[in-house]
Amino acid sequence: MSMELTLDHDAVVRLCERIEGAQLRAHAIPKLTDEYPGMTIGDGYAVQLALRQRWLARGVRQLGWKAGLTSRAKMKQMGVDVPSIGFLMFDMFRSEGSEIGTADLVHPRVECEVAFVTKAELRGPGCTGADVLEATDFVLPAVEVIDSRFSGFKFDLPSVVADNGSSARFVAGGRARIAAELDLRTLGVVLEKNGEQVAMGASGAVLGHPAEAVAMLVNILHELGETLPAGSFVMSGGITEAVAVKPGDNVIARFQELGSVAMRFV
Ligand code: 0L1
Ligand code: MG
Repeated sequence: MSMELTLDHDAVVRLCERIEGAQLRAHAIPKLTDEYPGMTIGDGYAVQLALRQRWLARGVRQLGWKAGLTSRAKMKQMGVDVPSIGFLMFDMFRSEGSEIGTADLVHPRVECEVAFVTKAELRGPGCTGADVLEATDFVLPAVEVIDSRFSGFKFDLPSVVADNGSSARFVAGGRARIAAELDLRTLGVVLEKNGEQVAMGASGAVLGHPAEAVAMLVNILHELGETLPAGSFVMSGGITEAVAVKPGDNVIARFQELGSVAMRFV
């Protein structure tokens, strides 16, 4: 993955403000590469870092990270071929069973993910799925609400990385379990919307094993000069395709062994 930087500081700040404006005012913008066709994935992460620093400066705590585009289904849906990472802040979290407002979102979609909570620091390079499992305190079921800020979902990897991997909200719940007690390659998940099954899959859709996605995330963090601290909450990537939601939709994600996570969009 090219972490080469081509944008100068002023361009990074300008693009960060454009993304932040789109996120806060819930309006769609053209992909960033329309203006900067030479923009690299490294540039995307520079914009993402500037965005995270603004969030922290507003006094919001970071809870952890998300891996994105980690399944073939998602890569195909989005026309990209490399996974990405993004940050998760406390104000993006919604508790299980809550109502999630859509007025401040552009075109939200939901996807089911296995979340990991770590008990030891993880660092790359060379972090493996086994390292992740050793450092995992517990896993739990989660739903990510993604909301690309780009018009018509037309984007490329540098743009989506700058937009924090389209992350908007996340809901965790169900039953926390010790990872070693489960087979995380074969865990079944069914996503229901208004009582109908709209997507299903098995956790192995995420790079063969969701812990591999967390290892990948740690190795990307290393390329960005960071580590994954103990106590991090990490979403390992969508198991199924993302499903669009609108006000009035009731969503429930049922995970084998891990229980279910429900929410209502208003
Ligand atoms: O969580 C993810 O897999 C990131 C998705 C980014 C692209 C999208 O908006 O669907
Ligand atoms: Mg996701």
